[in-house]
Amino acid sequence: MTTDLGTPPVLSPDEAKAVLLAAPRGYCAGVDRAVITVEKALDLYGAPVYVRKQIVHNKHVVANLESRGAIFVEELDEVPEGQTVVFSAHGVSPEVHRQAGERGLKTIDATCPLVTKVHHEAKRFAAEDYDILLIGHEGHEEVEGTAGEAPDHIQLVQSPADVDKIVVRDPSKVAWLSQTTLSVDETLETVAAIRERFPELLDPPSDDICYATQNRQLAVKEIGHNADLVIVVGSGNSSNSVRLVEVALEAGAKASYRVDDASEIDEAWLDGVRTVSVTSGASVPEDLVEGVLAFLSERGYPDAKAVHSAEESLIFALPPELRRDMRAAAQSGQS
Ligand code: 2E7
Ligand code: F3S
Repeated sequence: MTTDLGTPPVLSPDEAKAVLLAAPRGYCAGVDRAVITVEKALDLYGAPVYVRKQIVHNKHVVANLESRGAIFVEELDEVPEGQTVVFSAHGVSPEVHRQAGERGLKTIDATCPLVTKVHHEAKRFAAEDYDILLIGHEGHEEVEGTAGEAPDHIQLVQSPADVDKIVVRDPSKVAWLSQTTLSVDETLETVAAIRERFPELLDPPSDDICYATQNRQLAVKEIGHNADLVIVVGSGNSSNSVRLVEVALEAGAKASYRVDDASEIDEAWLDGVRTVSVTSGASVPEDLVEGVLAFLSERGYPDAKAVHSAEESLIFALPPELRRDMRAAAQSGQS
């Protein structure tokens, strides 16, 4: 006996395709706060406002703020004495605060509060005289800032391959901390390798990899595991964005690429591709994602379906020094 399955549905090219959009994606609470900090500083003090390093690692955000009067510098000696300087979301070492004081600069600290938390952990472990293993990427500003809190106690560990080379004073007094934007899975591997060598290893009091990094990695796994292509919007120096490409590939995506915006998409990536998944790093404005969706739509892809894997509602207050000046300006405007 045969069962008549009927005529197979004929899929139009559009129906055969799908676009999945990760949720959450894009701005985290720390980026939102840092970008608004520069905008409000420009409103309040007038241009120019100096910013040490990129406020967040996104070239469009930086270009936009530059067009409004922000001047981005690498180091404080480029800031004229007496001017206002904003410290980026990635944090700075105490030495940078000291240099700012020496130059008589007015500072506004846009360090993400979740980075400040890691700085406090570093100070506490150092005060208890632990050797601190900081898992992170050499040269990243966040790592430089955190390591600067206790340079005599902290050493950098970049991967499990580094663990054999670690030298500590007392194997029973070792603690670990991490950069906030690492791959969760890779970090677990590195910690396991460290613990293998130092069984009494002390953990940080709470996760250093922040909620936004964790949620974006969870979301890209969900949209990535069956995808022919995962497009991650984010800049090349954005650690968390680069990690999303790696996590997508590990989750089973056939291909994944990072782009700063739709203009960087190579048409050839779409050859034979039915499911395209899209996400963005924590420093990426949503209009850049919309540009990618428009690009796909112009090439016959349907509207994106959002795939929700976590809810986010965290909001951080603006830096207290900025709020104080905003209040003073509002009061003098009233009087
Ligand atoms: C601050 C911190 O600016 P980003 O691209 O930074 P990363 O660290 O991923 O290169 O993303 C936002 C952000 C993340 N972490 C800002 Cl400490
Ligand atoms: Fe902060 Fe995490 Fe964003 S450390 S700046 S909330 S990616």
